[in-house]
Amino acid sequence: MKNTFIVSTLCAALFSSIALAQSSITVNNNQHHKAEKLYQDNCQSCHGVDRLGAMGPALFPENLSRLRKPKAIKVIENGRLATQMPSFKDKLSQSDIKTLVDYIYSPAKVAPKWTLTDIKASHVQHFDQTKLGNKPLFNADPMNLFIVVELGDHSATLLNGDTFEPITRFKTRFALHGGPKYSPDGRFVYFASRDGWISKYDIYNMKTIVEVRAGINTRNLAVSSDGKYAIVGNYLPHNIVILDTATLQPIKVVETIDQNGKSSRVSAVYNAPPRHSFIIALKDVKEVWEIPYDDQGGVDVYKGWAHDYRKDSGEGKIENWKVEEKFPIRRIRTEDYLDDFFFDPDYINLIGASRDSQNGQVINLDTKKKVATIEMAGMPHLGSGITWEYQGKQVFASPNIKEGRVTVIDMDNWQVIKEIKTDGPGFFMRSHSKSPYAWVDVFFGPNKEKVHIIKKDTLEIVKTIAPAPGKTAAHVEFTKDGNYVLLSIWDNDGALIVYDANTLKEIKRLPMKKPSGKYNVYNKTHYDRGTSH
Ligand code: DHE
Repeated sequence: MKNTFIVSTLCAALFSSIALAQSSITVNNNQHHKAEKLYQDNCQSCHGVDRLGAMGPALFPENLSRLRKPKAIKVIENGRLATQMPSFKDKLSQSDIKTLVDYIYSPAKVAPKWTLTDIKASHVQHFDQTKLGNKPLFNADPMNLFIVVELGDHSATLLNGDTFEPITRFKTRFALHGGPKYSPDGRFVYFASRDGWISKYDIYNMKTIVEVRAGINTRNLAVSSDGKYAIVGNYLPHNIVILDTATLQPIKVVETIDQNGKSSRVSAVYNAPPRHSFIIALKDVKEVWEIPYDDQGGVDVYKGWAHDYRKDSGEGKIENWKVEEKFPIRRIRTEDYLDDFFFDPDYINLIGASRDSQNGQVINLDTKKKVATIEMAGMPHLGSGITWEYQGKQVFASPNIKEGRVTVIDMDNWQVIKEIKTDGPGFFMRSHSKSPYAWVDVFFGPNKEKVHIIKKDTLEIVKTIAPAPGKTAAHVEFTKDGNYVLLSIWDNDGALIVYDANTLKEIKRLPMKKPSGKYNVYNKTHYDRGTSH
């Protein structure tokens, strides 16, 4: 009898604990379904199906290591500066926001992977290059062409930079980001989409030749000065991919992990022409990488850095040391995270800033040493900075994403010479080596329709334009000779406006669908001082 009692008591306890476990599984499942539904309704259109990233970044714990949960809650509540992330505080309750944050910090059911095999399998050859002619099929100066990216319907326009007539318009992949990059002769242009597709477009034949998916969530790409290699930086997976530009076949995939084994997203990749190398900015670790791409195994270029490589790779005596591997990694340690970058015109110094810091760091890429700290309030947008000569000195000027100011810095001593007050925070800044003016937009806030024109020899704003009231006016680029300026009206019902760069008068307006960046073949392939690289 006693035994029966014990057994039945045990059974009752067991059943109730199973029931409890089941109910907590049900609660967890319900919670998970609720989170998934909230994500699908509010986040998926930008951050992609299964959190893999689209217009917005991928959202997994390994990609959020620098954002703590309380900060993530604030980002959902208030939006994120300098991104397309809106505020949700009027739409979602505190508890919904908390549910969403818990969801994005939970691991993926199946860890997202994109291996070398996946990259190879994604390769699509649309046309056989050898069967296409090598002369432009249109009549225009091939060095004064523009590619205008239109985000409104994921297209691009090829524009004649003398007549300002469109030559052709073609579909691109979804959500291109970063400047497309030209081959050194200007015949090909390479695009990167946020969802990882790299497309090679033959401008002369007006055809997309070949495409490959290099990642799941991509930042940007860069092309080597000899035109042989493209490098792609990814948020997901955490890696860089080096492609052969002739075929877009992958040559090398390198996982981005620091010396302590910590994995990192890639902020961006750049070509550094005088160094014959790629520079790789890492987002979650305090390191910048340099990868020389010269042929001959790079031996000549690497000689000067042999000591670095020996230290970095932990290999034996320097005299026994050889670079056998192509694309070796040279690591440069930094004091802080660097989110935004600018290089001086000789590519000796890198100017970097972390999103949360008030200071910029100047790092000498040769000595790997920090050589200066620049005091910069707000959030300077270094990546959009430009340089010019002012009173016999080289100056660097950058717009500010948080505050209405352009900061002008003396590049000899890295001191701020002037803060030019603007009508609001700006995103893009541009000039041309032959132009007396620098143009800067007011991208954020009530004055987003305005663009300031700054005289480079007085550092004063001489004109402010607002060409489409109520619509964001942003991002300019000059023609090859610097005589005309092209400006975007950043709207689905938008336009590309052409100005005389000297009289500052409007001369033409072409309707376009949310034109974002525009890129002149000559200025980009010759690394003109006023343009982005
Ligand atoms: Fe960009 C270039 C990073 C948001 C439009 N942007 C770049 C580059 C970097 C960068 C590192 C230089 C790469 C290159 O050209 O090869 N951008 C970032 C961000 O970290 C940020 C703040 C957040 C993000 O969403 O990734 C960001 N960028 C935006 C936008 O929201 C913009 C305005 C709209 C869009 O396209 O998403 C935008 N970024 C651009 C453009 C360029 C660019 C048009 C090329 C500028 C040029 O003149 O070369």
